[in-house]
Amino acid sequence: MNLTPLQKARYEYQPKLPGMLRNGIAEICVKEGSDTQSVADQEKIKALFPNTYGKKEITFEKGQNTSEAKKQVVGVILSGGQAPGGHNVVCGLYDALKATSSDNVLYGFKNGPIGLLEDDYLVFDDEYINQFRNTGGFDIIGSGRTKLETEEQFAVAAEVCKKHGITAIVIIGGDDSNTNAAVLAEYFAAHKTGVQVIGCPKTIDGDLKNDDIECSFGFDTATKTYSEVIGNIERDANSAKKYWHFIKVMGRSASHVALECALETQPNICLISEEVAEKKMSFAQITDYIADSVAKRAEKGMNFGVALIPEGVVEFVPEFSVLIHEINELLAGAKADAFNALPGWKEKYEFIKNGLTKESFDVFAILPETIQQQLFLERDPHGNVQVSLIESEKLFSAMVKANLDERKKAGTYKGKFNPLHHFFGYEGRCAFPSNFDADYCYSLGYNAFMLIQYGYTGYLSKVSNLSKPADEWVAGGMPITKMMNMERRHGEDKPVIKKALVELDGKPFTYFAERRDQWAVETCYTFPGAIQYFGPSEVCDLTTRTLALEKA
Ligand code: FBP
Repeated sequence: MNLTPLQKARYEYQPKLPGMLRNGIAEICVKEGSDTQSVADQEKIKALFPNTYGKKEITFEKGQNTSEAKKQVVGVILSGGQAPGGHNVVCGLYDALKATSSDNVLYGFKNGPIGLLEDDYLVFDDEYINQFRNTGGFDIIGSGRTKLETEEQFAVAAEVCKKHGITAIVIIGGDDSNTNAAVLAEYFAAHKTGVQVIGCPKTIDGDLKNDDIECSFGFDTATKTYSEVIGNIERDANSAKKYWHFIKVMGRSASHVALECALETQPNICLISEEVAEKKMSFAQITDYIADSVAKRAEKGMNFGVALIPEGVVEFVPEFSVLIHEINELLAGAKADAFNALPGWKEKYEFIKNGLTKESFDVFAILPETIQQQLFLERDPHGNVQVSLIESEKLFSAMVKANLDERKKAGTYKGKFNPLHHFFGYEGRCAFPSNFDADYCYSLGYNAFMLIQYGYTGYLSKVSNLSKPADEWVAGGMPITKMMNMERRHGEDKPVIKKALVELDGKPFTYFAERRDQWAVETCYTFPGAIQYFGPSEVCDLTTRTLALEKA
């Protein structure tokens, strides 16, 4: 492999562990806290998890290691979208496992949960794992989105574990994957397989967090990567003074990524999906809001600006979600074949017009043709429109342009509007992890092994006090069932980890909301620059504005 100087230098980086894990394996003891209960629906969750519900929260401390000496054979799985730092979770897990006993073995199941079901794996050794220390990506074993959720799959997983003598499985994933980790842990416990299951909180979206889990890993690096480029675009906009940049950022249905990037870069506009939903904002209202900023800035001679659009925002616009629902119905089952058999867009357009209600067709008709067609192109495995594939940055800029044309006709706007479009998502998911993510992830993996060693199952590896320096971080574990409630999924009530959306009364949103009117009209851009890996701690180890504000 050809190594860049940075890659070589990052191999040498020694991730920081929480203080209580720094004295060597022999000096890590466990302190049990109180019994837990789920965040809601306690009786239902308890009934569904009779073997793993209500366990105690735990923290690790410096002290005599009292765990049972036993050979550990652990399997690790990366699940879902990439997030910077995943490799370090595996490295931390491996290092703790080998430091405990050189006889311990770490299996990596390839390409996500499917690797466990298909018994497709590699066995880690020093030479292999050392190539991945402090690097981005999930290519160490690959990732995938197969869900582990049926009894049949669990039975196969139990067989595979038995075959290799596996004592524990570590699942590195988001809210859905960790929900499945809890269900798998319960299955293994109920069937007395002796296999433990530990989860680790991953997702750049930042929507796996709660009172216990302060943030998911990857959010820090991904938002810093996007913020660097957004800041660069702001500076370009402020230099050339001729473009409005519409930038969509990843984050699925939550707007944590957009909000964090806005706090880092102070753009003119940042939409927050949760606010759109709460205020039931229509397309017309959102468009007017953006066009007002464009017009006010134009009055001051500033025909440029930057608008951040969270990936999932269109889903939250009431009339758009009705339209999506009707399109899903319109193309359900065999009707999709009839639609696809139509010769051209003209015929398809007629079919759509006849199939939608007048209200939804009116919404559809005002969309740019490319967006109209996107709504009928890609379907997810359930046959639904994939809202994340809609180019909402183009949709909003087209609607703002139409709005400004009207204002021009009415003589209320005389500026120029030249939009450019960007989508930042995949660029941030495999970046070299920031020092924060490198340290946090290594700690999560190391800690996950300590949970295994002390016999816990159905727990999420928990490292907290994250806004403080790493030596003050607190390592421990949290029963996954504590984070669960019942939700309706695919027509059934299911136990799931509650997804964390942006809280409109939370400190990060409040800080933003208090300043955004000024940002909309003036030029208040800030330029975070590239992630720094080497240098003073106040430059290299700072975490997100979101976490800093939440913990202030
Ligand atoms: P996870 O929730 O699995 O961490 O993935 C997050 C994410 O990056 C979203 O922000 C984005 O919508 C999605 O994955 C893209 O998925 P894919 O990689 O399948 O295109």
